[in-house]
Amino acid sequence: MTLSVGDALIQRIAGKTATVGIIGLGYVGLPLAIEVCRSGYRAVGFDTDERRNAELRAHHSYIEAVPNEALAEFIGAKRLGATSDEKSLGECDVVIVCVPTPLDENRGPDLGHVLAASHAIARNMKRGALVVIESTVQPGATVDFVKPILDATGLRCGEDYFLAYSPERVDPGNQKHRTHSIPKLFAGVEAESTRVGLALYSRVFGRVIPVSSTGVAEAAKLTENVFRAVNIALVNDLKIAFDAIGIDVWEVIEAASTKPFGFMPFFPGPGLGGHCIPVDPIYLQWSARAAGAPSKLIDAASEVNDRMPHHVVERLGAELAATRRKDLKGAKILVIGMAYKPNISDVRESPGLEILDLLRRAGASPLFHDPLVDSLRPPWATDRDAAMRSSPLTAQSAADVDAALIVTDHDAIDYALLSKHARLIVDTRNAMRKRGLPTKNVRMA
Ligand code: SAJ
Repeated sequence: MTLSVGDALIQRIAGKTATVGIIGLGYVGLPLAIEVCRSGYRAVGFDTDERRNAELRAHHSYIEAVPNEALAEFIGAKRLGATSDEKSLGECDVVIVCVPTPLDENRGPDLGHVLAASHAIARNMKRGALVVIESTVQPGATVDFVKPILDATGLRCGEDYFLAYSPERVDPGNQKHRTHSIPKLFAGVEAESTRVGLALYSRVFGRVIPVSSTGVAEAAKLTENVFRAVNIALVNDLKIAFDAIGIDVWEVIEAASTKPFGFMPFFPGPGLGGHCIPVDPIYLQWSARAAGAPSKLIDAASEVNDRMPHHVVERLGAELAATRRKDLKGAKILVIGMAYKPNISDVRESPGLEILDLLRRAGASPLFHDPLVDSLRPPWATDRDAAMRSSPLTAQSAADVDAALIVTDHDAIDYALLSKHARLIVDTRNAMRKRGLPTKNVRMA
């Protein structure tokens, strides 16, 4: 009795003889490739950036969650490859797409990388392959945009190839939840794709949760991040209200957090950074608007969060005037922490970048100190400008500036030194009080 195409693939998956391709070797794809290898499969990593592939082949990891030793183990044993040659997709039984989904120039969904990966798969995939999209996309995108590209090969979905969606849930910098332990949503575009896909995902991830459609899985991922963006906007909004009332919002959140049910603390900050939380709500809003039912809260939250860098710079200006009789114009400001969140080195979409720009536009001379970010290209830089380097945090440098502005409170920063030598500290993260340091020269923003 000949096996169906699906059963034949499940047999290779169960026998660990299936080869798994991962397109996009970033903070999602590279940890996933390692997890696939750890599960006993041979993995082929695809990245258009040959520098990345060369780093990996040299067993040098550029992703904090992936140690060099893991690359040495699997690339050394030829169980993991790293290539930009799309022809190798033809040897893969499974192809998982983990490429970026940013915003386009009109601040709408940009599926360019997903579509390019889909076309590369269509040009090379073998009959009987399973394709899984993990990139964050708007509801309906897998069926509406990816499936037609793969159908154009003449292969039939659910019979000659299989297609599914499973949202990535990687949390950069999170030591507690790593790829294997995070529950994974999964949906095929039809029943056979679900059956075949679950056979692989249940062997790679600790807990896989099937949902009824790719649309539900796509929407669930966006909802998880809209939840964060709206709740962060709520506490940012309340910070401004409580400041005006004269109540400490940080203490209020700490007090409310004692409620053992029905409350989840979020904390005010200088704005929203990263490539998930600021972007995902816009993907969902784009679909909601196209369906004639735009969300009021998503727009309101974006407006509040987008305003925070301006609010922080205004508060800094007010505190400089009130405590040092100084204007922002001509002031030397040391911005502490440029990554978009504590204890990682990623500055993408960081509010710190906008704050540097706002300070410069106000006539201040901004510097930054970030122990995890050696240098960065400031927003105003032209191609000819050199990168801006992180300034050392010393007793002298802290005393030399007119104010220090805490934007991202990495654990590795010497707050005690800052407290002792800086004449004014404007703190957007409650970093000083959280560490029990004197707050005489500290103002909240
Ligand atoms: N932020 C606040 N206040 C908060 C929490 C965050 O101002 O209470 C700011 C952060 O400083 C940062 C931005 O919001 O600038 C986003 O922070 P985040 O903690 O949401 O971290 P991300 O962007 O790395 O989000 C990722 C997401 N993972 C995926 O999309 C797969 C998100 O779903 C995770 O829940 C989140 O990590 C996490 O929990 O850390």
